[in-house]
Amino acid sequence: MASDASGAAAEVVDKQPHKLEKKWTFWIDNQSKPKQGAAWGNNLRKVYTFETVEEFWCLYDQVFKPSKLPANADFHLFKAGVQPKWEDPECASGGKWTVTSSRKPTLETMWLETLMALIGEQFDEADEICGVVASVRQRQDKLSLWTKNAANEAAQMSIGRKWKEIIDVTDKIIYNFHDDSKTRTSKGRYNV
Ligand code: MGP
Repeated sequence: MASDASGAAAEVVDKQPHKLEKKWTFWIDNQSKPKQGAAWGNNLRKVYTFETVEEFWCLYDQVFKPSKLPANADFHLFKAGVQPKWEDPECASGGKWTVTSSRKPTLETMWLETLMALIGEQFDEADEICGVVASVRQRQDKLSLWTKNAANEAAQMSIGRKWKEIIDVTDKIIYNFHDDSKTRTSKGRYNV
């Protein structure tokens, strides 16, 4: 009897959802049919905030695969409470590491590896990270990892190196400050 009871208890514990260290939000920005004159961000939508492994897999399987996106659309995974915009206070002094890919399956794999690394807290400087954006484009897809304090070179270099390991990239990747993107100064500030 006793062992039955403890077995049942163990089963109940097993069925508890696996909580993540923090909450995350998926966003979508579909500019595949842009309205003339519409401001940037007009189509940016917060989709769902989650905090368990089970919710993550359900959302990923059902919706958040870049192969499901038309050209000129973006998926974002950002920390809950942080908007994927330069204007958000967490992003305002930040920047992004960018990886490009001319092959759709590569974007798909790199996106999933990055999502798992973020929700699994694999970066030493996890506090420095705002989120990641997958951009499906006609010519070349893109993945960008947004971080908080662009001026903190040591933190950005450590994040860049770790990210390359995670997504298995050996080519150089470039870090841009959002402030430079605003003025369309496209020069990269760091590379790794
Ligand atoms: P982008 O998407 O960062 O450049 O910005 P990209 O990815 O090289 O261009 P794309 O055509 O492949 O998408 C493109 C433009 O969108 C910028 O020059 C801004 O006009 C606008 N924009 C992009 N972001 C991320 C923001 C933002 O966070 N805030 C505002 N206000 N505009 C933005």
